[in-house]
Amino acid sequence: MSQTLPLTPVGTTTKLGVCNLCEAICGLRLTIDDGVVTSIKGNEDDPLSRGHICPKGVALADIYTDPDRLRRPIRRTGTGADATWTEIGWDEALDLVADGIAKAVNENDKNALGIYVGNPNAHSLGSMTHGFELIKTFKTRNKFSASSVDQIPHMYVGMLQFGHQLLLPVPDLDRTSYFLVFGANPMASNGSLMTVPDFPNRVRELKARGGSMVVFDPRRTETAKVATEHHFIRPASDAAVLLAMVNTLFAEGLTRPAAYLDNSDALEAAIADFTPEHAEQVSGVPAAEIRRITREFAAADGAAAYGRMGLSTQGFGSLCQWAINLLNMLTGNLDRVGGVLFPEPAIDAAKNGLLGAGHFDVWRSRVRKMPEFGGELPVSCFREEIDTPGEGQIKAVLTLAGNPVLSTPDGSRLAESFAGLDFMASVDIYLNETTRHADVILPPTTALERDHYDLVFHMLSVRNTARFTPAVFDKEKGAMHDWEIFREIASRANARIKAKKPLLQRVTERARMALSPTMMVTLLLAYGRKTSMKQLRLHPEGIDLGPLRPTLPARLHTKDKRIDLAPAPLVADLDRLRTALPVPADGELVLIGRRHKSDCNSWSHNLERLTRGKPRHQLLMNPGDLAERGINDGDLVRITSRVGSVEVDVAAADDMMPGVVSLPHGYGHQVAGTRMGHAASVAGVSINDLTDPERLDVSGNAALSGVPVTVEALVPATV
Ligand SMILES: Nc1nc2c(c(=O)[nH]1)N[C@H]1C(S)=C(S)[C@@H](COP(=O)(O)OP(=O)(O)OC[C@H]3O[C@@H](n4cnc5c(=O)[nH]c(N)nc54)[C@H](O)[C@@H]3O)O[C@H]1N2
Ligand SMILES: Nc1nc2c(c(=O)[nH]1)N[C@H]1C(S)=C(S)[C@@H](COP(=O)(O)OP(=O)(O)OC[C@H]3O[C@@H](n4cnc5c(=O)[nH]c(N)nc54)[C@H](O)[C@@H]3O)O[C@H]1N2
Ligand code: SF4
Ligand SMILES: [Mo]
Repeated sequence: MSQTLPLTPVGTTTKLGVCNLCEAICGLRLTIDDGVVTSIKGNEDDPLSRGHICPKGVALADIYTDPDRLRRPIRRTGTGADATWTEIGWDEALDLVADGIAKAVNENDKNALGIYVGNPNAHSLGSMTHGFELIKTFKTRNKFSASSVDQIPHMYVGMLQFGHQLLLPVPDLDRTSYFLVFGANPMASNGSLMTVPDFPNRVRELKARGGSMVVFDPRRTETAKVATEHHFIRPASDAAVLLAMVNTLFAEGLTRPAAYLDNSDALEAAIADFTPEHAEQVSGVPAAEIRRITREFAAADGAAAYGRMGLSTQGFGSLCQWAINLLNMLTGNLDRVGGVLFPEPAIDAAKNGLLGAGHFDVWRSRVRKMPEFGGELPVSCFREEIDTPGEGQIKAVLTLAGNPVLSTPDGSRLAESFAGLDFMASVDIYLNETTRHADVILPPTTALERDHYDLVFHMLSVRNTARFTPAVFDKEKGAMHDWEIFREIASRANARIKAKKPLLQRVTERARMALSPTMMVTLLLAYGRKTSMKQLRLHPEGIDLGPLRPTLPARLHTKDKRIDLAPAPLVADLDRLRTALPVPADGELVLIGRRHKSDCNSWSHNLERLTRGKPRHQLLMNPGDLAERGINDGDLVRITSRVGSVEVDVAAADDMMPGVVSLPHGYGHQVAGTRMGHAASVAGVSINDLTDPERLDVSGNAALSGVPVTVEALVPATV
């Protein structure tokens, strides 16, 4: 494998780096021989990650050297199978993008531009500082992101209860004695909305000090297997179980609410009918177990309830996050050592105003009238906004580091809509299922070539630390950083857009993008006064700012510095839970997703190191459910939902709850000519050809989990 470096350094050097592939933000130590990375290890001196690394971190340099990764802008001529791609210069590419955007806006209005923002933006400093400015400059209402197939319920409930969408309590994992986990698999995901590098060892330590980890999941996951207890739970029924736990706290006099909590009586009355017996019927979790676990949780010396993707991406995502907060709050575990606390990052985007408190339903989508959250519309509405004619229709699309064709509900049909656009551009490093519909792809530098300070995940970390990592490699000659691309698109498109903004606004916008991300971090650190760029440069391994500390009620962003236990929009949503949560019928199947420790959403499948080994694309199904349908392990099956049908091999799995089947997320590649198009271990189908854009939480987040499906054998059974 060869690397094109500006000037290949000779000899062996060691450099510190950072992994940006998941929320654990591990510190790395790279050995570089004659300009080639020959080893990547976890950095033992990093005060947060403590030497941890996973298979993906080891493969970080493979992204840098991947010959299929785009290094120059490419332009498409022809469509579909006849498409051909040609490398073009940056100047031409940026002009094409600016022309395409300006044409759509000038001929229609600002909402004619649709923007989709994908997950890797949260992992790039340049995206955080300049990407959001780029998006803001166009003022389109048609903004979508991966957040509405992910964590909007957490943010919505954070806004309603704590007054800010980014005030999200984090488990004090290193000191808790009872970790209650719903719908998360940190052994594979390395933690989410809980930055917790080295989760396996931290759990070992928890158990060694006599603590418990209790997991509720419809699959006996890698996390369930290291837990002290695992309970199967019917998908999408968690809100009933969690509210039954809250109900039990009231019924048994176990509540210990802090002085700044309001509306306890109203809450008690509102959830009175969510009993453990009701929960047992809909979830399959015995009422006696619900009561026992609640008592143990309330009695523990520091307990933390935590729920992640399995909770936020279901039909009752917001009710689930609310109930998780209630469990923590009513047992006195919010803001308690060993409970859940708010991290105090050196750059606090909630405090310094970098990100607003959030808003909901200030406007609605044009076609389905879905409420915005924080200025974004649910991505489940993306397609209809492209396809439905009329004022405000999307004519041009810009995607920034996203693959919505594989990552959002009914993705293949979204691809058809992309194909019909007047113009599309993608800032992305791969030609894939989404970007192949673009007219132009602009590829930025990747992790090893850019400076990094994590503006997002220090805010969600189990310990307060700060770290600035200078780029490991200089960028290649003729390459552009993402923030430079964003700045150029903004400037060139604004120059072409006829509706001119007031002068002051233009100057402010330009000034905001003038500084480099590193300069901005320097200023933000100075503003936060917890550390400085100078300190961080002296300590590239990171600086320890100590364990999480109680900060309430001062830290709240609510006007009266108090927390409403029963926010009206959540209480109102209880009726939907009463009526729309079915008692499961015999023979019914519902679909959930899964993540593998060597996958990174949809975009790591081009890397040989991460795709070797046993196939992992199969539908997992309980042996009893297979037998009932005369299906054998390994058969090809057809899975059908309201939205579509896919064909894939099935694997028998005792780890699946009866009545629940699982497909991995991020599979189903369709781009010929790259490894990801044909590697056997990662072939398979896209789960999002089955998920349904009509299934939504009250926050607008997609309900990806618990999709009703049927499964039938395509190869006749041989027994
Ligand atoms: N059914 C189902 N659907 C899901 C999920 C699920 O569990 N089940 N999970 C959801 C979740 S949590 C998420 S976060 C989303 C992810 O949804 P997306 O963000 O839409 O998808 P990714 O697969 O992360 O795609 C990232 C894209 O960014 C590109 N990329 C990678 N690094 C860089 C970079 O440094 N710069 C630029 N410009 N581009 C880069 C990749 O080539 C790829 O095209 O998927 C969601 N969809
Ligand atoms: N290896 C790896 N790590 C990753 C990623 C990756 O793609 N691969 N992606 C990153 C991203 S973008 C994110 S957001 C995080 C996600 O981090 P996690 O949320 O920890 O990861 P998931 O694997 O999505 O875990 C969701 C769990 O919920 C369960 N589940 C599904 N439906 C339900 C339900 O209705 N109720 C309950 N109780 N459980 C349910 C699933 O079986 C699964 O075990 O991971 C990040 N880390
Ligand atoms: S745990 Fe996450 S951050 Fe750490 S090495 Fe693995 S992918 Fe990278
Ligand atoms: Mo995510």
